[in-house]
Amino acid sequence: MTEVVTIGECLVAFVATTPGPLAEATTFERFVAGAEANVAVGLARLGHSVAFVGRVGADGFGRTIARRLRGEGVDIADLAIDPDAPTGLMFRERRVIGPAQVVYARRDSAGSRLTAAEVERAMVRRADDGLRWLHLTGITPALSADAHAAIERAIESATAAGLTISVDLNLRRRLWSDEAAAPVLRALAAKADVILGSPDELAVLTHLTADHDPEGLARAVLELGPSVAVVKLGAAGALAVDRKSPDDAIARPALPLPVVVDPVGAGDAFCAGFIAARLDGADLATALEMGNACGAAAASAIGDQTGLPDRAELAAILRAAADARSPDTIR
Ligand code: KDG
Repeated sequence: MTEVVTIGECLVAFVATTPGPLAEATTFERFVAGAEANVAVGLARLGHSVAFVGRVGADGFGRTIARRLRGEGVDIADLAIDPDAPTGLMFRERRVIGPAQVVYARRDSAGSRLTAAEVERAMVRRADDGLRWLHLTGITPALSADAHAAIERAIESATAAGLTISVDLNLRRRLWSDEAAAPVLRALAAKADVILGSPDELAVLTHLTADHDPEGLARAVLELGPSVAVVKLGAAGALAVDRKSPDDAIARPALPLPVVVDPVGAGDAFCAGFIAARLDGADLATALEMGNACGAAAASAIGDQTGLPDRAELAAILRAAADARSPDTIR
């Protein structure tokens, strides 16, 4: 059985071992990354059956990715090995303040050569096998025309099968400009059920500004077509608006984190927690809480996937957060 399919480019990431500017970084640690693969691993750790569909090169990095995802219990039957293109790589610095600089080596990578035909095969193969959810990001259409066509095909197939489609906007300005991204992301939003993004990303989608109030941004997203809009607010938590009751925004605070060890991947962890909760039948408020807890767990370890919690860890994190809020707790 496969409940969720995620599609995209899984990368090998080299992360500087010490904080500081990339220009001064001399040693790097190797991790597996890529937004959609991060979500797949997050869901697998939470006990959901999930497939990752994509391409890697016939090289050692591709093998690292396959071994890692398989080891996490992700179904990689539709992870193609491309003999003619390399696995995509990224290098990133670690920063205590400000966004971390990222350098990609992914142009013409195997991941960018994903085709509509292979995505359709992967979707059809799982359609009668308990498939309920398709998760995509705004990164894939920025990779190439083929990759864009592939996710369009996935959406057609998911719509025909009645799946829930979520899109995390994940605007990557090293891949395309806001002007190029906006119409593509708006077209995706029109076909999706759930849109997730930061205020900055939702602003590009809606043509509002990032300092617009989050509720207003979420309502503007709903006008594009989806039934739920989620605003990821980082240290301020998350907010959701449901088309069924657009006047009642639901907000949940972030879990207090004494130290943010590595925020990259926290947004993907949020998506994993949110989707897992919805698959469990939980309401939107609970889904935001689970998303926030997974995001906090991911931000407390180096690497996109390292801190993704399993069910027991998630329960412990939520319990600790509830205890911290309770005035009766003896510490
Ligand atoms: O969300 C984390 C991702 O940004 C990172 O793993 C790399 O997918 C990635 C990308 O395309 O930037």
